[in-house]
Amino acid sequence: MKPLANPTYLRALRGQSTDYTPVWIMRQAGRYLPEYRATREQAGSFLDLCRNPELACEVTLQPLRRFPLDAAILFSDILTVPDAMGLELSLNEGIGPQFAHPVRNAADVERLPVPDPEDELGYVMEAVRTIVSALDRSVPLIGFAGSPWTLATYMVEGGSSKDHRRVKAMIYESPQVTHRLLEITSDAVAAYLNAQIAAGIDAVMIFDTWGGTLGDRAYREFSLAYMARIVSQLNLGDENDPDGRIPVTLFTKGGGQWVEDIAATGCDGIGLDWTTSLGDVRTRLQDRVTLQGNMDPMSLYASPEQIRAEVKAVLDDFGSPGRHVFNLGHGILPDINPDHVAVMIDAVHSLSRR
Ligand code: 1CP
Repeated sequence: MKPLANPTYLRALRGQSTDYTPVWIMRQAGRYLPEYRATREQAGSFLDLCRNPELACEVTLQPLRRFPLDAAILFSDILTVPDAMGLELSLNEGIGPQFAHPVRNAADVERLPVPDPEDELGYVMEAVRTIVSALDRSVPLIGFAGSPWTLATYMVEGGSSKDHRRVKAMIYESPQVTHRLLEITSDAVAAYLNAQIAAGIDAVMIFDTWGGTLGDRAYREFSLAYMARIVSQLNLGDENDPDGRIPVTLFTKGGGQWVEDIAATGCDGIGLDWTTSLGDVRTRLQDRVTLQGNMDPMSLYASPEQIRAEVKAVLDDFGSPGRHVFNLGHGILPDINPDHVAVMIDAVHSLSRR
């Protein structure tokens, strides 16, 4: 395979030197871009867009045409996996994602299959292959999945939820049933990510958006343990492969207190939200892993001058050049002005240039 024209993101994740701090944005393909909204309309709906490899490729590339981003991320959603497990996903404007068949008890859990990703999720693999070919080794492609715990919150609640009451009741009332649900979901996620790797992604990201809502012991037992299990099941290759080992980044929103344990999973990168200091975590982990983050997504509402100052503050908090991938601390909001994104990316590149 030909080498990447811009390997900065992968080099940072592997702990190699870089000319500047690489940057990408969680949810970089999405509603804040008018061209995304137009393509979604053309597709019919969000789910039609996910299931159309050509249009999924188009929206993956849209932010890269506007901004000099250092990575692309597959356009899809974490909820395609439970959909393929038979829960039947729909997405309604204003309400958010919903499942027709939520998982509420032991019988529901025992019925769950581990889908064959090339079959039931073949449209995602086709999108990966289409994007890989369109990128033509310009920047790396990040593939992703939800953590088993985060997927379980949607699977048990039947959609988004403020307090995750049903799924949290389940961990205390029926821990064995919850573990079985998380085991099956982990196997589904591992198979799904391995299929994305076979289809050509360059890096893996696992989104644990709701791990931070768990108590300390519950986080380790119901979220982190299953992410660790997935990391150990991935076909990442090794350092001696001509293209290098595929790096894995774990992002637990609200997970700053667990970084030592997250690093112990063998991941290469840890995503942090804006409530944690990058400098503090760097001191705790001593550059054993790469840190991704962590500008407050809301700071993009500010003026260009304030955005530059905020970028500088994040870079300064991290400190001397090292294992850092710049990002927001969570996904970009739908009403952010794309010009402000351009200011942020330019500031990261120019202020961090060695
Ligand atoms: O109306 C629309 O166009 C749908 C909005 C939308 C988009 C653009 C959804 C529905 N999903 C996505 C794409 C998406 N989702 C990507 C694409 C790649 C990118 O550009 O980053 C990714 C990586 C995700 C991941 C995702 N989906 C997460 C984890 C990351 C995070 O932001 O916390 C979660 C929790 C979801 C669930 C989901 N899908 C969509 C919505 C609105 C939600 C969140 C619902 C909730 O708040 O509970």
